[in-house]
Amino acid sequence: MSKNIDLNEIIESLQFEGEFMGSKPFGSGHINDTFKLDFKAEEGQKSYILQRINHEIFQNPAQLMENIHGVTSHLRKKIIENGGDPERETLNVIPAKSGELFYKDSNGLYWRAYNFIDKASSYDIVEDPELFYQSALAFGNFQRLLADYPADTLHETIVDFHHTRKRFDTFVKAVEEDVCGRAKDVEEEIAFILDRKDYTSILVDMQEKGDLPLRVTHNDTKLNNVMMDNKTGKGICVVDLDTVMPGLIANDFGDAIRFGASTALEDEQDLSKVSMDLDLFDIYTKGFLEADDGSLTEKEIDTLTVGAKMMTLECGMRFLTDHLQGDNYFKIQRENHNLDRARTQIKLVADMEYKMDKMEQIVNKYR
Ligand code: ADP
Ligand code: GN1
Ligand code: MG
Repeated sequence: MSKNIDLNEIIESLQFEGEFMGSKPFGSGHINDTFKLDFKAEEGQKSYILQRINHEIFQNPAQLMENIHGVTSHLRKKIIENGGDPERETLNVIPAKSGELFYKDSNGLYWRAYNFIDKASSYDIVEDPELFYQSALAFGNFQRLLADYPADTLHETIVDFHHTRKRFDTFVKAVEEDVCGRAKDVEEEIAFILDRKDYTSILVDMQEKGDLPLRVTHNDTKLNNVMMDNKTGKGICVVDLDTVMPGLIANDFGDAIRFGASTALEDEQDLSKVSMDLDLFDIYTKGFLEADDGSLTEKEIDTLTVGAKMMTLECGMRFLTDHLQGDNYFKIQRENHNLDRARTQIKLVADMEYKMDKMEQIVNKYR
């Protein structure tokens, strides 16, 4: 951990059980700083996830944690009713000793902790199509368990998170301002996005007209946000609940496709390796529609393929915006990392455009 952080202060302030044994950085998320903590407790070793909440992005940590606590309590109740294991099938917030859902340390940093989902893994790429299918069931099931959650009690943790048209406007502004002088080197990528201006309005317009309902959605459904059981291969726990907010089904479906149906990592530099795999698209669509209990509307199902292209275009736009603005949002591990990410998304959008008819046929096969 960074030298300014007093880990002891944080550990002392949260309700962990047992004697602290050690910590290590964990996962490959782009937003929060995540650590696994190990403790020796009476019943044996016990682990927790500790996260520094990125409070530049989530500017109201109290509201963020209120959302997560509400949602996980709801899930916990349903999991118990269904005879599941509430310690492994949902995140559980480990509160601070003060009773608050997070701890603000003496440096002004915000920390939260969860039960550690043991004997499970998350994946940055689909290694076995069956895992991708299982992740579709897990996200579909998550969505179903939250279908009766009172949406009006949820705070909007990031305003207009998937308002793709507003994301486009922000992108245009970043190009115009060009604060790092990088625009001249990415003219082709910029033009690709500018050409798709009208597309960015499709889903938000439909929602505003009342053609698509807002539901409680996850909004960040990439494969590494679901823990897969090491033994059974089932998607046992959906994590990363920071963006659970009212949203569109098409976007939850689409973001999962964007990440998981790609033949390469999100930051692959060799673009010849990047394409949208129709077999993976097929298997995810199958799982996602199987998990639906009949409550999705015809229009929601009609827009699944649009969601796939929309989320990929939006994400490419967001990566390129961050590259142009100087990499302030997504964590980077190398120079031009966000540009590499933007390029994979652009390649995927182009490939989806080419394969759109086939994608639609697949959705129609399972609806
Ligand atoms: P970020 O917002 O930065 O993506 P996440 O909440 O997704 O942060 O956490 C990063 C990674 O840590 C996840 O992709 C997952 O692999 C792992 N992770 C998160 N929560 C848990 C948990 N409770 N148990 C085990 N692993 C977890
Ligand atoms: C971020 O937090 P993480 O790494 O799971 C981002 C998503 C992007 C994704 C791209 C809060 O997800 O919106 O789609 O990176 N999360 C936030 O990989 O912005
Ligand atoms: Mg994550």
